[in-house]
Amino acid sequence: MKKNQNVYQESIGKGGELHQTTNQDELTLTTAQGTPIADDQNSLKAGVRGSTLLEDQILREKLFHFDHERIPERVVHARGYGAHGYFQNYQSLSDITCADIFQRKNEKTPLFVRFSTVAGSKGSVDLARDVRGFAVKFYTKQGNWDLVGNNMPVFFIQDAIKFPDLVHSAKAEPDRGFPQAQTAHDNFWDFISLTPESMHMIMWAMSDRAIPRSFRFMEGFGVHTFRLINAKGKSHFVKFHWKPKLGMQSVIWNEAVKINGADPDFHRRDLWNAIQSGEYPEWELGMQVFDEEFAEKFEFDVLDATKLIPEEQVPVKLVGKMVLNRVVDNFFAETEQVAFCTQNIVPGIDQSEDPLLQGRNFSYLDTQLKRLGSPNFTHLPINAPKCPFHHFQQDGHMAMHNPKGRANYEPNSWEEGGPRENPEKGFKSYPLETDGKKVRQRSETFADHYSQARQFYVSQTKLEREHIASALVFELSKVEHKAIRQRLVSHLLNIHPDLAKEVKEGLGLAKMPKPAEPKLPTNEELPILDSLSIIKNSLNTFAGRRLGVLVGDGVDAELIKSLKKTLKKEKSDIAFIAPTINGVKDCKGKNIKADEIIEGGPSVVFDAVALLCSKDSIDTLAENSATRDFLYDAKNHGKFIGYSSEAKMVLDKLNLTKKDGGFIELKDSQSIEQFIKNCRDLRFWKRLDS
Ligand code: HDE
Repeated sequence: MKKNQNVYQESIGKGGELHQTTNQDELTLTTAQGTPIADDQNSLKAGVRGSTLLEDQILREKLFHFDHERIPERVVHARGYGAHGYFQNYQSLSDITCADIFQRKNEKTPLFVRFSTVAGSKGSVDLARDVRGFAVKFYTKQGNWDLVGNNMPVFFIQDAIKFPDLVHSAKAEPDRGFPQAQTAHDNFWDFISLTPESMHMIMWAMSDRAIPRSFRFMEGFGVHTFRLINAKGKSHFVKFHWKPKLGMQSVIWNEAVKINGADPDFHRRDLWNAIQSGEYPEWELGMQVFDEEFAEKFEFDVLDATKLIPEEQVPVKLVGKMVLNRVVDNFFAETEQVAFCTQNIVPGIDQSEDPLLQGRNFSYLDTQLKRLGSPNFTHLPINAPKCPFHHFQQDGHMAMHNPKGRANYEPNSWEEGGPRENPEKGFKSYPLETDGKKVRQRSETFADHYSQARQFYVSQTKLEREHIASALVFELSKVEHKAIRQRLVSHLLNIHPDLAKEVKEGLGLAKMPKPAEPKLPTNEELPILDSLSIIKNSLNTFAGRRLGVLVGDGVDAELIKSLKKTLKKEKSDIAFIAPTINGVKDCKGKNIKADEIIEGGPSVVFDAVALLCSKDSIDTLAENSATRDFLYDAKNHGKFIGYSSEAKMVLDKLNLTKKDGGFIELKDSQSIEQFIKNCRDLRFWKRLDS
C-alpha cells in the first residue's frame, strides 16, 4: 500500500494522551456509497500539476454533500440547544385526564427538550434580551405530545394573523440587515407602540426574565389554555408550568452584554456541562386546572394569550418532574432536526379556542415541511414516536417506512389489511358546542391591555422595577424616531405613572406625552402577586452555581482544599483562573490547573468569585489589567467576593479598599463555610440597591 504522507500519525486518547497510529489501525474511510477510499488528501488530476478531472467521483460526492449541508434555519427560535431526559409522574391524574402519560404513579416517559432564543439567527449570542423557547417533546405510549412553550406565561399578540408582523418587526430591519438578535430598534418599537395588547408581554420582556442566568434557572409555560379530558369525556381547562428545581436566576444587563463577548455560548455550554458532570437539571411540571365556571368568573378571557391566571388564584399543582440526563450525540441530527408541532397532542389532552394557538396549529406543520424538506420528517429518529405506529401514508422524499404488503388504503377487504381505526382508544376531540356567525373580529373580552401589565410591574421588587425601567430606556435610546419613543411612553402612563416618569426622564423627553387612549381603563385594584418576581422567589441555595477563583502562585493549599470540599457539599462548581493556562503552584509546590486565563474567564461568567494568592503573587495579579476588570465587575454586579489575607493587598492596590458585607475574608474552613452560605443569596443585594 502506498504510504501517504498526510494520513495522521498520531491520535489523542480519551485521557488526552497522544498515540502513534498506523493506517491499518483506523476504520476504512468510504464514500457514502460504501466504496473504500485510498486517498482522501488529493483530488484526481491530469498530471501532478494538471487540471482536476471531472470523473473524480470521490471529490464530487464530497463537495456535493458539503454544498447541501445547511437547511433553512427556523424563522424564529433559530438558536437553540437540546437535551434528552425523562418525565416522571408523582401520582396518577386519571381523575382529570385519560392521557396515558399521566396514568401511573412513578412511570417515566422519555422526552427531548429544546431551549431557544427567538429573534436571533442560528449563530447569534445566548445572552440576547429575548424570550426563551421551552419546547418539550414527550414520547408517550400513545404518540408524541409536544408542549411548545416559552419562559414567559403570556405573549405579545392575541391573534395568529399578527405573528408575521411581530416577527418581521423584531428581526433585523430588512433594508440594512441589522441589528442582530435585538429588539432595540425602530421597527420593533414602532410595531409594539401601535399594538397595545403587547404591553403585558413587554413588561415581562423588559424584566430580568429576558436575561436568564441559564436555561437551568428559568421557568417554563405552555402559555395557552389547553384542555384535559378524562375517561368519562369531562373537560377541564389547564395551564402548564415548569418550575426549575434550582430556583430562578437572572443576570444583570451589563453582565449579559459582557457574557456575549466572553462566551456567546454561555447557556448551551452551561447545559452541556451540567449534564456531562452528572448534575442533571430538573424541573417540576405544574398544572393550573380549572373549569368553565372559574373561566366565566375570571376577570379576563382564558383564551387570551396576553393574560395569565395568577397562581394565587388557581394554585399550581406539581404533578411530576422532568430530568435532563443525556446530551445529544449529534447537534444537527437531534437539536436542529427536531420538529415541534403544537398539533401533536394525545388522547386526553385537547386544544382550546385561543386564536393564537389555533394559528400555531397550522404554522408548525407547515414550517417543518419547509425546513426539513419532506413530509417524512417524522421518520427521523428524533421526531419518530417511540410507541408502535401504523398508517397508510407513503412515498415522498426520503420515505423510510412505507406500508408493507398490498394494503395501502382503508377500508380494504384484504385478510392482512393493515391497521384499523379504534373508536375506543383513538383520539377524540372534545365535542364543544359551537355556533355563531363567521366573523373577523376580536372578542370584547380581550380588550383590557394594561391591567395585568400594571399588576406585573407592581409585583416586582424595587430593584426589579428599576431593571424594567432601565431596559426600556436602553431599548428606546436605540430608536431613532422620537415619535416612537413618545408613543411608547404614552402606553406606560396607562401601566404606572412611576414607570412612565422614569423612562421619560431616562430618555430626556422634554414633555410627558398624553396617555394612550385605552380600550378599557386600567384596573388598579389587582393585587400584588409575589409569584411574578424572581427575587421574591429566591431559593437560598448556591447549588448548580459556579465560583470563579482567581489564583496566584504560592496560594494556600489548605484554603483551596477547604473551598473545594465546601463547594462539593453545596453541589456547586469551581473554576480556577490564573495568569497563564498552565496554572499556578500552591504553597506546597503542587500545580493547580487553570480552567481559564484572566482575560478568558472574566467574573461575569461566574456566580461569585474569590481571589487567593500569596505575598509572591500580589504584584503579578495587581499589575494585570484583567484582574482589575475581574474584580470591579464582580463588585459592580453585586457578587460575593472572597479573598485571602494576602489578596487583600491586591484589592488595596486596585483601590478596592471600601469593603461592604459582600467582601469576605477567607481564613479557614469556618470563614469559607460562611462565605458559601452568603453566596446562597446569589448577590449581595444591598450593594445593588444603594
Ligand atoms: Fe412559535 N413558531 N409561533 N410560539 N415557537 C416556531 O416553528 C408560531 C408562539 C415557540 O425549539 C416555528 O419549528 C406562530 C407562542 C417555540 O424547535 C413556527 C405563532 C409560543 C418554538 C412558529 C407562534 C411559541 C417556536 C419556527 C403565533 C409560546 C421553537 C420554527 C400564532 C407558547 C421550537 C418551528 C423549537 C417555533 C410559529 C407563537 C413558542 C414558524 C405562527 C405563543 C418554543 O412554526
